[in-house]
Amino acid sequence: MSTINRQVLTLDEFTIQQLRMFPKATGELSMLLRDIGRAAKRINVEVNKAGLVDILGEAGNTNVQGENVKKLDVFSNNQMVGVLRHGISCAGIGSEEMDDVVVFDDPVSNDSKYVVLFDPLDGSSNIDVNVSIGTIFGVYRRVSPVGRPCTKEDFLQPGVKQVAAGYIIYGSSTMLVYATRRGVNGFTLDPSIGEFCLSHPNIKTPELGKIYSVNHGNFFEYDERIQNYITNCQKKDKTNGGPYTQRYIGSMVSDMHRNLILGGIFMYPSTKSMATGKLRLQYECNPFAFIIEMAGGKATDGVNRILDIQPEFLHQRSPFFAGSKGMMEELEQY
Ligand code: AHM
Ligand code: MG
Repeated sequence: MSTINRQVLTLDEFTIQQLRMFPKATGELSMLLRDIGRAAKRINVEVNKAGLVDILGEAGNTNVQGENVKKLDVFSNNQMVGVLRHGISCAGIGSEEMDDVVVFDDPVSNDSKYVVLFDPLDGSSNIDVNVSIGTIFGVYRRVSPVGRPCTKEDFLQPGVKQVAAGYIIYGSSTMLVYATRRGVNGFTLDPSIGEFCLSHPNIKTPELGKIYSVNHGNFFEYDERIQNYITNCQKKDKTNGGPYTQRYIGSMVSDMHRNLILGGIFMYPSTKSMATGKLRLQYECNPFAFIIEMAGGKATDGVNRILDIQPEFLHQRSPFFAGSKGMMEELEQY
């Protein structure tokens, strides 16, 4: 007898079920999430083949079949842009891979309610060594009038205006996790049927965790208060059971995913050479801040709530601290 539970809801079935509970919903957001799920499946296929690049051809070259091999991040970007352009729910996109936003400007897109900001393949420097990587996205309701092309203002909204945010992790399993104000749900790709299946319903992050994730190599580059907090994580005389465990993959999606499930804190502080840190506010920080808050955690830039920051320009960077409520409150004492 098969041990796989075929009664489990697929992503499509889940979004339809959600629609049934809210009869006034138009279904546009559901369709958008399904479009992103489709891009994720295509990216997943290519990510799985990454180790074969030497056999099948180098990025930018022609492979043995005479096909042009695209770099994975370019491929992923094209897939995301493609599904959103051809869908009916998105008026335009901003991508970490592209200098400027893309306004779709056709009659269907101009009538769409949403714009999407994404990092198509985060942690792509990890591909060559077979480490999990991901796609990150945030969905905003546009502020410009529907019926016309979307505008720059639609893409410069604070993260609190997101209606949904999520990520795909290409790991030992491929998962799509997304949050709306109704909660956070995780879907694992069942390769045998090619569907994302609800595997982690209503994710809540533990209030206290024992994992801290930070690039220790930058220790002497951090502000003294951050150094003190990190040192404190390593001390044994803690009321909440220290020392904590240090885990840092260097792939934000993987580090945040693990901490979301197990409880923990993830930090990318500013450094002496990077005054605003490394991570991008619109493509990386805002989606994860939204997800972690909807799961019961917190996210700040060290002072301000990430979701309240008014972006001034695309590709803006921000220091980023996110995770379990208890650990974030502990950090705030520093
Ligand atoms: P990328 O968008 O160029 O891939 O960079 C973002 C990645 C994150 O996934 C990760 O958290 C961070 O860079 C790691 O940076 P570092 O190697 O400096 O610790
Ligand atoms: Mg990135």
